[in-house]
Amino acid sequence: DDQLALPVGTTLDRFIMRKQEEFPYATGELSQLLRDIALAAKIVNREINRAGLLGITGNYGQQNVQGEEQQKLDVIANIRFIRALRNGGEVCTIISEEDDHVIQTGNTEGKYIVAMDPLDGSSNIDVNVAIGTIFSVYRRTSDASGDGTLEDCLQSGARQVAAGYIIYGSSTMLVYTTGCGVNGFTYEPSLGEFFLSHPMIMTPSEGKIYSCNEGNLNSFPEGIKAYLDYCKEQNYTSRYIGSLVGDFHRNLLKGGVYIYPATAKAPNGKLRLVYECNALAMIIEQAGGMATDGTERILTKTPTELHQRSPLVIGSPEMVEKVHTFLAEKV
Ligand code: AHM
Ligand code: MG
Repeated sequence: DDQLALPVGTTLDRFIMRKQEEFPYATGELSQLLRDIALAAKIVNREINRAGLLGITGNYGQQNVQGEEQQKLDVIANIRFIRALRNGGEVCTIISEEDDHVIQTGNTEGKYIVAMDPLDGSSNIDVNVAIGTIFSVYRRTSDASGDGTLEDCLQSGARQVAAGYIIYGSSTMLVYTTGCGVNGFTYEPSLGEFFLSHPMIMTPSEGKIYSCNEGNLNSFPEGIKAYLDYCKEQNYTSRYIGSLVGDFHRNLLKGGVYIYPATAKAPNGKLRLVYECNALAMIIEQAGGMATDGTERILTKTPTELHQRSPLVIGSPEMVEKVHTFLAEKV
């Protein structure tokens, strides 16, 4: 009977509204922006669920039998999020993994900048494994009217006013923070609503899961190799699906560390500072965890380029500290 009961509880909309009331001077623009992201997430979720039937997996550039261009899901997700943010009106400029240059929405009065990876985990899109969307929100620092500037887009992660991700997994969840803790919402597809399911997420201070692509082991820094030996001595569990959001989300809830170090192929690491690392760094810190590039805190790094990469060590604080100990011993 319990299983048949409709979910009762707080919808994302109501939660956002309540939060706004706690700040008497809040104008509601950030609230609107978060609702726009949630709307795009619902649309993208629908596209992902139907992808196998619609024939939108596979390579961008392929043509279907009618000779129409087929679009890959990451391109579709990019279009959906940009459209939602443009229509919402609060965002002047968007940085997307899918676009080399910044996107000016034309909302010259918009106060916010959004950096996003609309669909992360590209290798998992076509094989039915969890994928995600990552987003960061900044307040523009330039004049309140006109296009956002490059400086607006290259703020350090510490200046994020909100950050979050959507995981399209065995269920779809939206997890976000505005700097007052981390809350997770699970999507109920038949009602079309996100419900608060994970209030005030805290990550365990210690964990037993380590996540990295050990295929690159030979070119990992010596300190990381030594840490991985240590994980094996401790009989830790190795978990890596190759979707950052999926690997991060599991470790956030269960306790663990995710490592993408510098490798021979990717001398500055693979992940992008502005729209992958920063958002997850804000979330993990809000959940009591840590995020660094092996030495420096991710959130204090000042980006110089939109698509700049950074090594990433992120997760339970005691595990991240342990990685640092090994890195310091083996320079
Ligand atoms: P993408 O943005 O092209 O999808 O690349 C980012 C992804 C992350 O989701 C994942 O953690 C990582 O790349 C996996 O990389 P690798 O296949 O080198 O292990
Ligand atoms: Mg990505």
